[in-house]
Amino acid sequence: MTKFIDSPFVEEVKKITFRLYDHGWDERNGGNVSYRILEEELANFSDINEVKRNIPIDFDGKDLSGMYFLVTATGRYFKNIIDFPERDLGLVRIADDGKSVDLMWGYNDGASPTSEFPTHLMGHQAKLKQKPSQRVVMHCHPTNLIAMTFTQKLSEREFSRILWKMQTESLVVFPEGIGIIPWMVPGTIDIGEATSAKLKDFPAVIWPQHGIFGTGSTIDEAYGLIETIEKAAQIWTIVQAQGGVIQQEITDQDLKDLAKVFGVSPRLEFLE
Ligand code: 2HA
Ligand code: ZN
Repeated sequence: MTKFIDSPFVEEVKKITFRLYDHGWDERNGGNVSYRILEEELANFSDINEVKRNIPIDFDGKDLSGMYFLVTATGRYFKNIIDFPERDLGLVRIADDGKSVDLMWGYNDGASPTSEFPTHLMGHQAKLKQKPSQRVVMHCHPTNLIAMTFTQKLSEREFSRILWKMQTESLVVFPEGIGIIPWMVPGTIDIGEATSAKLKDFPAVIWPQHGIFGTGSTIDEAYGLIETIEKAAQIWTIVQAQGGVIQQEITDQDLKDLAKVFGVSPRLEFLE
């Protein structure tokens, strides 16, 4: 029997949270990740079979009861998870009443799930309805993307078009475009509802002047999505720094040709 700390799930979250920190996208306690783990994947671990603590959550997650999530702790630093996974990560199971979680592993100095856990759960719920493979919600603070939310109109169409046109790869990675909510107070049910409503249509949602919420079936998919969006925002920033004069661009026809060859369906109302 293996200990959960040696599982590939803990390993993946340790690595990805450090990578997010290393990019400068998770200063201090910024950012949070939740990773749905299947019950059958937990069968061979010796130290996750009894409930260590029951932790109330500010959300009714009855539809998700019995599901397991590996979740970053509130207030902890992504910089440190790699060294203190058993302290700064927790494996929780949504309790039968949906209003609390059973802690099965981790949070060993008394921590609780991220303040954004209700938003993560609403996001998982919304995505699972259309994509049964959905497993990861990832929130972070990508620098160039946040900067763009100060200077650009918060129009999903305009924002998505800019990011699609900043590199050939963008449309292939997020053909649906990107959702945007208005600026809202984080850690609330309201922001969770607004974000999860957008996640029905988009794989990622921008929180203006704050960051991004990305989703995926795997850690790599959620991370790759955010990485690609932020790369496009970085290129846009550099183009502006070089004077912002576009001599040649990726045209709407180029985007359509790209979509055809790569077999993706771009959001047509975002194209001309
Ligand atoms: O977890 O990033 O949005 C800290 C945050 C809240
Ligand atoms: Zn944040």
